[in-house]
Amino acid sequence: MEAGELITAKEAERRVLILENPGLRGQSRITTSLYAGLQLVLPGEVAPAHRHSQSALRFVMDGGGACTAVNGERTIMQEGDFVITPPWAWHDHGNESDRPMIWMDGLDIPMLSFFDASFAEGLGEDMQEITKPTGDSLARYGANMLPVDFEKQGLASPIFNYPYARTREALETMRQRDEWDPCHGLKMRYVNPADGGWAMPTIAPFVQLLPKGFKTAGYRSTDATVFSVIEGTGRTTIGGKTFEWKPKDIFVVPSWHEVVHEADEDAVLFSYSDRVAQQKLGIWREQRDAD
Ligand code: GTQ
Repeated sequence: MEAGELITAKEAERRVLILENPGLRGQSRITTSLYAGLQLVLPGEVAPAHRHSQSALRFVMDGGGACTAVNGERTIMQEGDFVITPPWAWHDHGNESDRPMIWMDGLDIPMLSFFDASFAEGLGEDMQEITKPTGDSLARYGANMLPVDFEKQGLASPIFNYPYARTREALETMRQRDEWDPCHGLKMRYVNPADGGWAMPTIAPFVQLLPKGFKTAGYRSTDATVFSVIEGTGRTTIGGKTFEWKPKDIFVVPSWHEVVHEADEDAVLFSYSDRVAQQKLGIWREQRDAD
């Protein structure tokens, strides 16, 4: 490589801007337990196959048509899709579209470091072997059915892409009942259809709709939460400090800081936290100003 030449995604393994919390400088983390980054895959590039004990989520921010492969199946990603890489699953990313693709990576890297349980290995190939048709897992596990003799394997959801088109349609249908939770608007969690639990073993993913003009009642919880704005504009007041937001902005609410959201237009927010891990350990706590 020439001096000053850019390295490709393949040479770098992954091309990611780490979103470091300024309150946790030098620690490559966005909360005490979680990592966030923005990954760029240019047209024609491949981020080679590897696996690690850390769980990963991808939340697609910009572009469309890039792929990730997990456990022998490829999925094509579009804006707003929520995609899972379960722990120790081989995964590689590619972009055969003609546009750069940017997604947010959410991983439990600091949590696994805390437990001294971090493992990783490369496959030695750019791409894993594809053994299943695209869309297989969503058809098999994401259509309100399970194979009749299905046995759960591992703790992660067998669905690995939750397409935004379906999520958005569900929110739009539900909103017609006009039942808004004072603290959350209309808030859903992404689940594992095998047991109704969280979609991931260590990271809890959510999506919520806040209608135009809605202002939430104060809320705090022990799970510091990373938010990504999908649609709409508004502001969030965190511990008394207000942050304006618009689509593609990312902000983080630290543990046990009061949060108030206000939407100027219909807004949809994706978020993730370590709530699932805290609940398994019996330490999760919340406080609602509303009821
Ligand atoms: O795409 O597998 O942001 O392994 C950090 C570590 C992304 C990935 C990150 C990773 C990945």
